Formats: sequence, structure tokens, C-alpha cells
Amino acid sequence: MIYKRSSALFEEAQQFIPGGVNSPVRAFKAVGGTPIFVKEAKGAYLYDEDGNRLIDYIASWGPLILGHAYEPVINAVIEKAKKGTSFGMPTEIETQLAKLAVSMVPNIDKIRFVNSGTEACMSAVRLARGYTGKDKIIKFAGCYHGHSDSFLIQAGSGAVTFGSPNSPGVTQGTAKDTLLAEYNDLESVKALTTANKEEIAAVIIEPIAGNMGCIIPSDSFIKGLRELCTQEGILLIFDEVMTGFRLGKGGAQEVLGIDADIVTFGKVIGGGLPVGAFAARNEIMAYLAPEGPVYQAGTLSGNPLAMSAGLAMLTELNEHPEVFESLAKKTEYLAKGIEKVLDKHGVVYQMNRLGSMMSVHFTDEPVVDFKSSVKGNNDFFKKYFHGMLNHGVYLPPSAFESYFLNDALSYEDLDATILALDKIAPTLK
Ligand code: KE4
Repeated sequence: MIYKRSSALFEEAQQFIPGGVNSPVRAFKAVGGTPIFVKEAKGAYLYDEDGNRLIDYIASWGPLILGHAYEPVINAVIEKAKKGTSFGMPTEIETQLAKLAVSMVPNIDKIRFVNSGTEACMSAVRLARGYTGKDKIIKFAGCYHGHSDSFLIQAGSGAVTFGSPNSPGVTQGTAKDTLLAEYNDLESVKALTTANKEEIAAVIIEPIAGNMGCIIPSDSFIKGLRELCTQEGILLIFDEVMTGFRLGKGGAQEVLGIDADIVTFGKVIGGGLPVGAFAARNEIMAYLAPEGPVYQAGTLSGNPLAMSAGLAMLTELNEHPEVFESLAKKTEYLAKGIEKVLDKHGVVYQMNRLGSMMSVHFTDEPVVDFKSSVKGNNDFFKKYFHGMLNHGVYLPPSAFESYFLNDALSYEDLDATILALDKIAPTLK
């Protein structure tokens, strides 16, 4: 693959944008090489600035679950744009999307739209603190809830990729209110609730983690966490920015059978435009301004253009829930094909997956938390990433990410992906 134009564009971008990107995970720092500049995309394929066609397993880090430039979404945005893009005044389409989201997701009565997953998680924590009158929160090492100060403590995704899970710029004053537990380790949570009795407002968790690679909670852990939060009067926040409207209509709450107190959304809910959201039952949402005292606001929150993309996307998923099963089957087919090839070549790996989320880890130890996730062989991962890229397959450029399949992927695309791996697997030694 030739990346002449991407290289030239990257050179120029770095003169005007820090690191040449507007989000660090796009910079290929974890895998080396030059980030790929995309010209356009359609269905399961990216077309880069050098004319290469790439099979896409990122889907813009999750949102494009039905594939790129999905007609009903594109048409909705075009029609809406002709009538104006944002008014700073209430519009009917915000209520239409709110009603639809509330009808699809269990345990929520009201939802507030914002502009990103970070904003959704940041606002959910403020709401939990306002509702409970307590200051501290518990997060899990390796989980990523966006780049708000309270979350950049042992954070996953790009934060761990660049070795700054605890970012400079986050004050001690902020960090002291974020307590750190270990994923899949209920005792580590109990130790914190015992040591900080009556001081903890909320536990925030990725119910299926995607920012340490994909990690599934054990049944006992996630059930125990729910029971502990109930018993201690702590709100359980499910960060469903990745899992919401991806694992099923009802997301991780439905798949795991666990009721959260507050749920956050992003990615799919915006259909590829900037939308985040947080939702809860009435008694909690009543604390949010202008109804209640907890302040939260946004110039472009609920703007009609983004709402039109989100409404078109969620309408498709609500009317065609068979998409979720189709995606799970494609993910299983791909994962089993990858396992078969890696076994054939004697490569040591772990495969984690649930629904249309999956990740491959080059380690002989099961990947169940942050510690076991960072033990993966990153040199192998770099060879894997670039080898696949050279065969026209675009995977997440970091071992600390989940793959996001989209339903435009055909079984021919999956076979081509498996074949590409068969060609490069001998290098993974
Ligand atoms: P955004 O602010 O990036 O919309 O959402 C933050 C966020 C919150 N919660 C979870 C579980 C998330 O995965 C994310 C963002 N995910 C990353 C990918 N791991 C976004 C990619 C990026 O940072 O550019």
C-alpha cells in the first residue's frame, strides 16, 4: 500500500493541529507509521487519499453500525439541513428521538442530549453527586469515560496508549475524589466502599469494557456490583457510549440483565453526528436544570441536524432488531476464522468478544482486567496491525481498543480478512 498523499497531508496537518489529529488515537502512535487520511467511505469500505480501499473494522469508533453513508441517515440529514442546522430553541425532533430512545432502553424515563460521550459521562457524574450529596466516585483501571478531569485516572483507550493514564493537568483536588478499583474484582470495590463509607456518589463502569480491548464482566462481578451499590446507596452509572444501541436495543442492561441507575450514550445514538446523552428514572433526572438544581447546558445540544441522524439511525435499529443478531453472527464468524488461522500458525493469543465487539490479545493469559490487558505483546500487535493494513484491512490502531463491526460487512469481506491474516500470521512469531 502506498501512502504518499496521506503522508503529505499528515505533514501539513501537523503544522496547524497538535500531532496532526483532533483525537490522539488517530495518530498511529501505538503502532507507528503515518495515519491514513480518508477521502470518503461507503458501506463497509474506506477509500483513502491514495486510492486504497480498506475494509473498515472501526466504523468511526462505533457510531456507523449500519455502515458508512447509510442512505436513510444521509437523506435525513440532507433534508433537515435545508431547513437550518441549529436554532438554540426547542424543536420537535429532540422529543421524537428522546421518546424513541426511552422506548428502547430499560430503566430510563428521561434523557438529556449533549454533544459527546465525554460530556454525557461528565454530566452523569455531576448529576449523581448532586442527587446523592456525596463527592467521590469509583472508576475502574483501564476504563475510559472520555477526557473529563475526573476520568483521566488510570484511563484506558488513548490515555493508556500514550502512557498517560493519569494526565498532567488533572489537579490533586480533582483526582482525590476519583477512587480506583480493578475490573472483575468485586473485593477491590468493597474495600473502597468500606474505607469511604457514605462518601461515594457513584460507581461508573463500562458494562462491557472496550477500552482495554474488549473485556466481558463475570456474572458474579457485575451482579455483585449492582447489589453492593444498592446496599450502600451508591448510584450505578453504566457508561454505554460504546455498548448502547450496539449490543441490542436495550444495550448492556438488556444483555447483562442488570438495572443501572444512570446510563450514558454516544456514538450510535448520533448516527455519525456529534450526539451524547445521559438518562435515568424520573426521580434522578428531576435534579437536572432547569427542573432541579444540578446545572448542565450546551449551545448545540439536541441540534436538529444531529438529531435527524440519530433519529434515522435508531428508527432503523428499532424497526430491524435482526441487525443485532446479524452483527453478532458476523463477529462470531470472523473471530472463529481468526482463531483457526492463529491456531494453525501456533500463535499465542486470547480472543475476547460479545455481540459485535471483539479484540485479539497476544498473550497466553486470559484478559480480564487492565493488568492482564497490558501484558499483551505490542510488537506482535504492531506487525498484526500493519500486516493487515497492507492487505486492505483497517483495524483499530491500538491493542487497547475494541473492533466495531458494521452490518454492511459481507461474508466475502470477512473471508478476505481471514485470508489476509493467514498470509501475515507467519510474521507473528
Ligand atoms: P467521546 O467524548 O469520544 O464521544 O466519548 C468518550 C467515551 C466515553 N465512554 C466510552 C466507553 C468510550 O469508549 C468513549 C470514547 N471512545 C473512544 C474509543 N475508545 C473514542 C475514540 C477517540 O478518543 O477518538
